[in-house]
Amino acid sequence: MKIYFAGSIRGGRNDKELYFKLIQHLAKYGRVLTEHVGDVELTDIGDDGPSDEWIYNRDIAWLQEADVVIAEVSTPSLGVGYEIGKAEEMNKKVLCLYRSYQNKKLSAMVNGDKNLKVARYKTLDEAKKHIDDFLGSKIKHQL
Ligand code: 6K6
Repeated sequence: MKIYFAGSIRGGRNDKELYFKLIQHLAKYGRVLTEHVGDVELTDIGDDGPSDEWIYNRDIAWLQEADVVIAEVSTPSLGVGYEIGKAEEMNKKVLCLYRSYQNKKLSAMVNGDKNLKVARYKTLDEAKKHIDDFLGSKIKHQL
């Protein structure tokens, strides 16, 4: 299974360790195409490609290639929101993981979209359980 993990880069890197741990867990199910999102050395400057156009084209190609999209949406990010919209347009199954804090509410454009699966969590173990349920049911569906 090819997995596209989306998480904030220029939107802020506060959750980078969490992304790293979620990607480690996702790797048990298949190939995570976007492992760099969990690279704890990377900052919110977000500059590892020759240009933004190159990064955009590579990420859209990966999104097309992916069987499933897992987006961590706790740190608001324009790029993650854009990827979720694109993935939906491509008819991909999308799981949005959301850890609410400081009374911040998730965007209505994600929370209100019934084509997306939004899962709330407080601990890393809860997030992993949501992933297991989501990917487990997807695997069963394919059999
Ligand atoms: C790599 C590591 C840090 O910065 C980079 C180079 N920039 C990007 N490389 C790959 N994907 C990117 C980059 N910038 C944004 N993205 C994509 O958008 C990722 O797939 C993320 O899920 C999402 C983050 O968007 P922003 O708006 O928070 O940057």
